[in-house]
Amino acid sequence: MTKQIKLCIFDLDGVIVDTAKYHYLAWRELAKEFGYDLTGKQNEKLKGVSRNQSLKLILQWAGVKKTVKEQKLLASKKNNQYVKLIQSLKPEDIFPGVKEFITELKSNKIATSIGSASKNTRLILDKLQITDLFDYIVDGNMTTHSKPHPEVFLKSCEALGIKPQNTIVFEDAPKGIEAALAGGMYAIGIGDPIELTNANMVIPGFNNFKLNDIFAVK
Ligand code: B16
Ligand code: MG
Repeated sequence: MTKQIKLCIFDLDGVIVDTAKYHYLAWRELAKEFGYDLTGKQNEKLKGVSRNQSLKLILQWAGVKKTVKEQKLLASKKNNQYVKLIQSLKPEDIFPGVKEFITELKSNKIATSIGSASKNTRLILDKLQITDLFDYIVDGNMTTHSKPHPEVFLKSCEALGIKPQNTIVFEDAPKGIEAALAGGMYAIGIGDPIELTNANMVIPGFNNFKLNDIFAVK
């Protein structure tokens, strides 16, 4: 399929920028209220997972139950804290090589889009000043199913009129890789091959990464 790439979909957190550290700080603060210290290992389980589902895990680890109304309040409390933390995001926070790779895609007439679970996607892209780099943006406000459901990626294909078979997804979370594969797309993992065993290929990041590096792999 690699010769017919027509669209590249990028996850946001962990692929374009590290906002996971801010999610971690905000969830950790909430977990403290429930009397425990959220570990880095637990935080890994929140990557790529929607806000509401993350909260469910936070409450589960605390061994507490909350009503739907209380859950809404807790989710918005965490989000207020998170939004405060990401105010300092700036263009220099974009991971190395991302903009260069997108420029290469554009010169090869390959469409680009975002497929993120985050409802703060637009804010983050604006802070990084890269909103205009994408032909389409799908975020957590536009989906009803969480990853590993492929909806967040399929919506870009539908909007741009491109088949999943001609699409590559870049993802840092195992659930996101699962979502891309479930949608019939080629999945490139960003990070550790040991964590992302289901990906078609795994790269450490976009630094010096070229379109030809995908063609080089069958
Ligand atoms: P929000 P991604 C995901 O972004 C994060 O990895 C995950 O930790 C977060 O809970 C989710 O967005 C929702 O974010 O609370 O801002 O709506 O990796 O899908 O770009
Ligand atoms: Mg991610």
